[in-house]
Amino acid sequence: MSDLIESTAWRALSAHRAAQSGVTLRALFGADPKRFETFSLRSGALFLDYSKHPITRETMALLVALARDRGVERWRDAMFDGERINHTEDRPVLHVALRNRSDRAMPVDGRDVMPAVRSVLSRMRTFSEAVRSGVATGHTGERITDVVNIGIGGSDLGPLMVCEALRHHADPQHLRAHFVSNVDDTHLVETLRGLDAHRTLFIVASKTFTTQETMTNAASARAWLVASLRDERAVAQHFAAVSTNVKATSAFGIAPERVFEFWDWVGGRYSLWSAIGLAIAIALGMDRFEELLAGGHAMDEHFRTAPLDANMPVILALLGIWHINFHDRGSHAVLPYDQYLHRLPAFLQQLDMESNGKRIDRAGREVDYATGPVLWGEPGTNGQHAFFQLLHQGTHVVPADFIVAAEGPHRLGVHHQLLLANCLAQTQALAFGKTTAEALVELRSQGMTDAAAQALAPYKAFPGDRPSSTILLDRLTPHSLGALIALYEHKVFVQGAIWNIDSFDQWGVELGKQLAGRVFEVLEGRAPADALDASTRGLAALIRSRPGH
Ligand code: G6Q
Repeated sequence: MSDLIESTAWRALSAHRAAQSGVTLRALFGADPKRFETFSLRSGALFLDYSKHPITRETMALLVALARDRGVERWRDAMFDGERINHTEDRPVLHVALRNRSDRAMPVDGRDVMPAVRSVLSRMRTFSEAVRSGVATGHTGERITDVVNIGIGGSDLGPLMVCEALRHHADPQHLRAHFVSNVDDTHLVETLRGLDAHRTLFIVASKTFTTQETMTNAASARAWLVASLRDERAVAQHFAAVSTNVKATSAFGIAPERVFEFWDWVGGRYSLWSAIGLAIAIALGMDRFEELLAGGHAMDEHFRTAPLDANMPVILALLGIWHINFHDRGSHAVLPYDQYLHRLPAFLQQLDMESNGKRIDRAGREVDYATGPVLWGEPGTNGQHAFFQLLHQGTHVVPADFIVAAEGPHRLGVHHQLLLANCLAQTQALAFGKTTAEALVELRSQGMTDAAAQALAPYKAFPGDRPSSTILLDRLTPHSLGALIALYEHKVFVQGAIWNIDSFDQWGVELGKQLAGRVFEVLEGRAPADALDASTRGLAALIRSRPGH
């Protein structure tokens, strides 16, 4: 058995879990009128209510003891100190330096990285302002109106999610931002369809500058531009790049002053704070981007200094551990009641599942406990008319995060009040449900015969005890969004520390990439199909028999 399972803290939690079985949220709320005050906290513009989880003060004390026992504080300090905590890639993990708004030095191998970080930020400001003001024009002197970010995974999801989330904060004018990620040519073709090459700026965002999808899309975008403007030299004014691979960017033909650097201590899924955020700076303005950084930094300071039992990311992480490891709940829903946050679940899906979807611990052993959950979600209220049925009455219990802003951005009638009412009502329905007896009373009061009411009541009953957290933002602003993203980053970090896994590598994406190379050769007719398995060979043969192959 692993150290984790054998630890005193883990055993105490297992015993506590057994003793707690049968305890309901109705009973917990009934017994403690101060439950909301006890199980909630504020950090800046974010308020977390976690009272609708099956926890008591003892549960939280035991979970915090587990975090302490697993060295969460030590790991946290090691990250901020630039230690090489991404051990399988032998790298520090220092995205917190990218949003460090203090004058604290952030060392990597004894050298402060802050001067380099600030220098790139200042170059991003100069460039984004030149594009936004119309000083940096296209090749034919026309103003840039559209920016197309070409990247995938960590080089796409973050800036895309932020641009969508903050559309209403564009300052002073909004350049249209587009994101092309999929190697499926539909993505590029459909994006370019409405664009004017004279007014379009491409950002090739790739840490490695070797990613197949991005390089394929970038080459096709380049060809489209040159064909439209009939001049190879146009590339210099219509392309910028963000990469750690400066050599490859110049080989592509991107002018050195349009190449924005970042570093190998920034993981892809943690890179929106780096120059990977250039599309954000251009679309929304550098001031907005810096406010986002400031929000992330505020959460970093909270995470770094707050005691574990009053530390928002630690609490979210521990609630996850409680559900995943002690209640066998392997799925987690993120439900933003905010249309602007419609890409947040997709972003968090990568953050969480690529970071903690691991089964080998830091000592190279297979773990004997569950790790990261299957994370998914969609905005409310839409989800209510779709998958919430399962959340309320299905056989799986899915802990959920509800995210909503107290104040909406627009003041259109009662829309925002209705949104808030729905959000709160859902958490209430999930937690407290409706008993069969209550359903019966309701049905009878509607004039139904006793027999009919008895028959229908089980369908109308809700079991309740479906846990959720509510994250209430004052408003959705660049600052509060920055804090929200950093909250989730640190939550994932804490869970990884407790599970003793490296949350910063992603070897699980490699095999598919390797195999795709081989299958591609077969589809192109350059390699025999014999080496493929029977299923893949059969599919490849079918595809190759189609006209045009
Ligand atoms: C993120 C992953 C991955 C990566 C993409 C794009 O943490 O590493 O999603 O961001 O594969 O990689 P490049 O930026 O190198 O093109």
